[in-house]
Amino acid sequence: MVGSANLNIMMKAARRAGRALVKDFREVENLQVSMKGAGDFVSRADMTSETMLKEDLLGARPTYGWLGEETGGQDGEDPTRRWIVDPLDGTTNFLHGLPHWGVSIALEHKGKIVAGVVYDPAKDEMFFAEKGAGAWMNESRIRVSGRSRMIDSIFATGLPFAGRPELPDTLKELARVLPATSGVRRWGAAALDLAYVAAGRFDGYWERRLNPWDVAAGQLIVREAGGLVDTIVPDGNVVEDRTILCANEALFNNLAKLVRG
Ligand code: 2AM
Ligand code: CA
Repeated sequence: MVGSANLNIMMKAARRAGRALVKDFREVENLQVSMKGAGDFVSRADMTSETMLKEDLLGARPTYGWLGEETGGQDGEDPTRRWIVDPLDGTTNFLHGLPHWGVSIALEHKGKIVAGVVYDPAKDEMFFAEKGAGAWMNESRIRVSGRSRMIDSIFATGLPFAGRPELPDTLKELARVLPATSGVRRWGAAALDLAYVAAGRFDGYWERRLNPWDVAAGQLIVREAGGLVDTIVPDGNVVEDRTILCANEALFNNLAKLVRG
């Protein structure tokens, strides 16, 4: 697919940050034995990734605004356009030497996400979409899965960690979803969960307590792959709401019913 100039800027930036992260990831794998210092090392890798992305994205488009997990928000001269960036999604996986983490970059125009890139550097998988132009992984067009029976389907979610207050709600959801499906996966990188729904690897996904940079790019990729996306309480703004629910068209209502209770 021939993408727009902006999409090419986004993919190039994701690849450069990804290369730096892969080098750091190899280092973290070695640090596992010592443990001490691994957390600080990963925080630095995360920050370096955002610095590189900011250089590339704002370097190419200096008038755009910015929202990044590590450096926060910044208005641009052009109030209608903004980059929304997670420089390292799946930080905990990265820290533990688990090769499941990524870089997420979205472009917002007048409050709508118009382009999204989710890059998994460890597997060299680049998921991307532009509004109206379909969804892609590397050279191939991707589509949400064709499954229509809940019992054949697998769903991704996130489980509250470190004392987060959503645990009782999440356990109730799991008690409804698990018996009706082929299973639930918790892989710890929201942007990749969305990319995997777009690629038909997961049949759907839901989660609470997310941030705009976790979902901004991935939700567009799911929509462009033919999936339905909503907030857990219906009809909210998926990027702002902090909750998300998505699946292929055939499964969406069934999953929504189970999650919403
Ligand atoms: P992060 O790595 O960018 O912080 C949903 O599971 C999201 O929660 C992930 O995309 C991850 O984004 C974030 N998260 C933060 N801490 C986590 C943890 N200890 N375990 C799993 N996910 C975590
Ligand atoms: Ca992050």
